[in-house]
Amino acid sequence: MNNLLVREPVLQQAAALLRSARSLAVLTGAGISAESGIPTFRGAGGLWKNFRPEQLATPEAFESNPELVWEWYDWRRRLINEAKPNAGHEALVILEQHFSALTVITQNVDGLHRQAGSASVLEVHGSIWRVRCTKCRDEWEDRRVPIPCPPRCKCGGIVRPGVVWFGEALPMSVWHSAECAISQCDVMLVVGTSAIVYPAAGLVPLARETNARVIEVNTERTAMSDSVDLALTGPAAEILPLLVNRCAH
Ligand code: BV8
Ligand code: ZN
Repeated sequence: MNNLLVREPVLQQAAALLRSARSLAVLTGAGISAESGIPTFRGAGGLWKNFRPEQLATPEAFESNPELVWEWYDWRRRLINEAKPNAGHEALVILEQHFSALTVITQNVDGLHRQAGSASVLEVHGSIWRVRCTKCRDEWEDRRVPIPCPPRCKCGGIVRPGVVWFGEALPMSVWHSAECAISQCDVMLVVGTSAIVYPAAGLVPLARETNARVIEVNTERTAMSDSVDLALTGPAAEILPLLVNRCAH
């Protein structure tokens, strides 16, 4: 018997929902990368512990202190560079075999879903490995660890992280694909997100409006827990493999 808070019957119910679905959409947040050693944003020991989001993840913060913002991103890039996908990421790759359509919509910028082998990943908040020049708008992948703080473009402009900050629009085409995946799915898995940040968190009510069943996997209850069909409490790296094993038979 697994030592999770989740009782076997709830796992079986969730697996039955998954087995009955043709199309699955998965929304993930920082919690799915926690067991890869990447701190979450708002939990104990979270990334934001020493700063408030408004201090660092905004265009205004970057404008006023690009060095500080880059020091924070450089620190995260070093962590992510050492991180490996965990059993939770890998379970989603295996789950792909059971569905004609499985889209992973992630708020994470760490790239671990792609690294694990997920075929269809929508990074709605961008990627920590992409950068964009604030002057000529050129953008490219820059995997230097450490990276100069701030890096400069060949045109002399200051380069920023290729992520979506608070107050910035999400990449239109990626966001549109995420909304399409949600409106077409029969089941939505919500894994490791506090469901506080919008518009990403709005994908859960959107799934319900389009009659999808929603399963949440989280170590705690969240703002969405009362509105999902099944809430599985425990770490994603333990629960997702258990779910996948019960999907196979
Ligand atoms: C925008 C990228 C408008 C950078 C991030 C309503 C509608 C639209 C916008 C808003 C709205 N209300 C408020 C807003 C404004 C704002 C917002 O949502 N604010 C919040 C704080 C209220 N939203 C925006 O500004 C968005 N932009 O709306 O623009 C616009 C439109 C047109 C034109 C111009 C402008 C942009 C939001 C994106 C911000 N960027 N990140 C970076 O990463 O550095 S947000 C940041 O939070 C990360 O992306 C992160 O993924 C995201 C969400 O956090 P979580 O992933 O959920 O992480 P968290 O730590 O909170 O939770 C972890 C969870 O895991 C917990 O529940 C924990 O219990 C669980 N857990 C822990 N361990 C485990 C686990 N679960 C399972 N297993 C474990 N082992
Ligand atoms: Zn440039």
